[in-house]
Amino acid sequence: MGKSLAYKILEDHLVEGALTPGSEIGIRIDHTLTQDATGTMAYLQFEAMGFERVATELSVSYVDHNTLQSGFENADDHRYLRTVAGKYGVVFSPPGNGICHQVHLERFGAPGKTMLGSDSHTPTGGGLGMIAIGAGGLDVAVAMGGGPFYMPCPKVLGVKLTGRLRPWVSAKDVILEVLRRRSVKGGVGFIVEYFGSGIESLTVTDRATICNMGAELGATTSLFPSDENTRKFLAAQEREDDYRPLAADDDTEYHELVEIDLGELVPLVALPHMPDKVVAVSEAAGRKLDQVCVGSCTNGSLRDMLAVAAILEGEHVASTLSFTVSPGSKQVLKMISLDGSLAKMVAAGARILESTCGPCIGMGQSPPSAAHTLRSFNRNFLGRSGTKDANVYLASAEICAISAIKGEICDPIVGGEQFPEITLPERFNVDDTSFVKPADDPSAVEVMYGPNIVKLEPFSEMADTIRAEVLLKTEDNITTDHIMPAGARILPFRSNIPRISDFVYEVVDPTFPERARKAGRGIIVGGDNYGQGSSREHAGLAPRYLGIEAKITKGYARIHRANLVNFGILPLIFKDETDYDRIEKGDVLVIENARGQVKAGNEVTVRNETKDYEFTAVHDLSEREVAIVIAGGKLNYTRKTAG
Ligand code: MIC
Ligand code: SF4
Repeated sequence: MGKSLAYKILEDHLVEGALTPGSEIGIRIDHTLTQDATGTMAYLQFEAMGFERVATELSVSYVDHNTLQSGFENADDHRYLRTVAGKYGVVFSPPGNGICHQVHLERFGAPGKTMLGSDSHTPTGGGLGMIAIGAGGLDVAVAMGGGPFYMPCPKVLGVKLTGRLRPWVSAKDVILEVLRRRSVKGGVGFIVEYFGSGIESLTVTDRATICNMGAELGATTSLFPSDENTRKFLAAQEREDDYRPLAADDDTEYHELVEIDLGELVPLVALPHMPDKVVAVSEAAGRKLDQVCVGSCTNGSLRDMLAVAAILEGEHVASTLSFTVSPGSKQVLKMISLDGSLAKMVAAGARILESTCGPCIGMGQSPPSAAHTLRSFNRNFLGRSGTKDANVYLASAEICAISAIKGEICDPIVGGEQFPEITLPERFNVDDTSFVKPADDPSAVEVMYGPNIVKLEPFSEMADTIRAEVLLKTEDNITTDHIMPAGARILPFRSNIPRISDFVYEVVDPTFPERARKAGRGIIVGGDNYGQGSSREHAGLAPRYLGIEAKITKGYARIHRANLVNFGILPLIFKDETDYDRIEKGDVLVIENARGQVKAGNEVTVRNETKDYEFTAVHDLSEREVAIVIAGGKLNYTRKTAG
């Protein structure tokens, strides 16, 4: 049987284990990427582990999330990140240089490489045929130090694309269609690998859009083969030397298969508040809009910006809405300014934002109360826009642009609108002058901290008996945006765990932090796909800081599960899901001899002291992970194993 491209690349990088789905593997990491909102913790942990210099081929630190500087906090973080990068051998990409995933694709990504990034949309690199995986900052810090990245070996979901997209239908609709069919947990445990004749018509940035939003499937990562289009893209970026052709074997049998005829797709839209609530745009057409935003790491490429500018040319957006544009990178912004596209957008009434995440993470541009906002982004979770009762819809950049003109969600095909022709240039405007290279002499660099950058105190080891109250019971598909919200108000405290802990679970239950502090310890009960979404390790770290010792859920999203282990929270799963129904908030649960039970096997007896019954929970931790949880987290474990 032939091999998938995913397994070929994994095999090339395998340092521990075997490619048997579900068993733990360790892989060597070539590139790492961090962004500022997760990066400060990652570098503090890198420093705490005592590494002298990064051991990867390439590590890049991007500043793109926390860029509103309405106090000293974010600016201090940027300065810390610049200096720490200089000292330890990391390339620094300052604010204004672009969104990490778009910039890495343009300037560094290369077929066949592995990359670990402290951001869940790191899989964007799959557009270039990389295995690019999102992880918590601590895992990225270990990878920067040269340590392997451990994960359960994923299965491979093949997505066979045939045919060709019609006008007004784009890469965004391909991934929305996959989400429609598979749901936000349909990729858990899989690498999604695209193949088939349909890929020929997709450019590298189209492919990157698809891989980017594969994160919303819960997939480990997504990837495309490296072919003539890849070569062309790399040549246009003056990096043809990085090209190597790569593909799966013809007789590959994927663990599961999805087939999509691109020619049959229509423009799609995800309705509030989940990226898999996907319907044909015609079904949502007519919905009046208060805001439209284009850009982000999903749809901030030159192709998307050119499409938006061409659609807006000679038009003006509706006076009833606000229209924002955040180009994906400095390269994109420079090119649209040089070719006049930017002027077309400005003339049409666009509000031009920095090349950063911006409204996608609620860093400004929160919509009005109860607004309906259409965005070319990847996530529409409740409250993420910064306005709790806003309704966020997701669609392609072109659907956003035409809808902005009409003032309502619009199906351009039904309306008989002409799709403008867009031509991509042979050569991109390559300008690496904004990157800051690491210092040749690390001793000459002074790492600069700030009052809001608070170093982590070590956590205690796991208790022998866990006895604590259920402080919260949640439903299925809880996201890390629920657990540890972001937005302009909270993000500045990403380097200050004591402070950011005040906001844990704010969207779900604002009394949670105070109750947890009072109780001193606690357990959380959750539904399925718990912790989907962002890679933010703060969703593990801050609850642990508040005393959460264990979680019992119907199932976890991959990155969040790893983050819980990394910070010493025991991730248990209900063996029998009906036990979820029997537990109530306020019940006291007891796990006698927790360490012994977790070590002895994968079943753990939990006693509900309040209701007086016992039930069984299971864990799927590897031996290494058991040792990490018992040690009270990965930092303790690393210190211990390194003596
Ligand atoms: C996101 O899109 O949710 C973020 C903000 O980029 C996060 C990272 C973070 O929370 O800092 C992600 O996707 O991992
Ligand atoms: Fe930034 Fe949004 Fe992309 Fe996250 S999803 S990296 S916040 S643009």
